[in-house]
Amino acid sequence: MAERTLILIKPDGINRNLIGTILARFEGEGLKILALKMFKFTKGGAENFYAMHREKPFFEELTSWMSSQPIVAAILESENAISKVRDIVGATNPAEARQGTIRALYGTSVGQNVVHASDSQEAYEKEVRIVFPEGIEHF
Ligand code: IDP
Ligand code: MG
Repeated sequence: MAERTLILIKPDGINRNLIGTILARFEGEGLKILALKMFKFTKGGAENFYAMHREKPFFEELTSWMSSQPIVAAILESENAISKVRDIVGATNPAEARQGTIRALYGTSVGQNVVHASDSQEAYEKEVRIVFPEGIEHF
């Protein structure tokens, strides 16, 4: 069954001119782009998005960085999109990410790992409400 997931191209991906490269990779791997937007998180929006990490030592740095400039969000669809996209993105630490994954190719550190991808159906549903508060009923 077709499934949806959400990705963000983080500030390091934007700054290094990787928007097109990253979207082309997902399209090339069979993901359909259903929605696309460039937007800037408020600090509170980034904190809500990453609320599961509120107690982590990197929370302040992460949410400040993610709300520091406009970023790109996309809703992607395919069979098993959530796990498929996580596979294409690679492990959180680019140094540990499988060869050929987006983070292995373009990531430079744990904090600068180029992309976010939903890790579960529950996470996707929460994230899409935060990033597309206008709703996606028209898709
Ligand atoms: P994920 O993005 O692979 O799902 P999570 O563990 O959910 O990884 O962490 C969310 C984001 O927080 C990561 O993508 C990374 O940018 C950042 N992060 C995670 N762990 C650390 C850390 O130890 N130091 C700095 N940033 C971190
Ligand atoms: Mg995560």
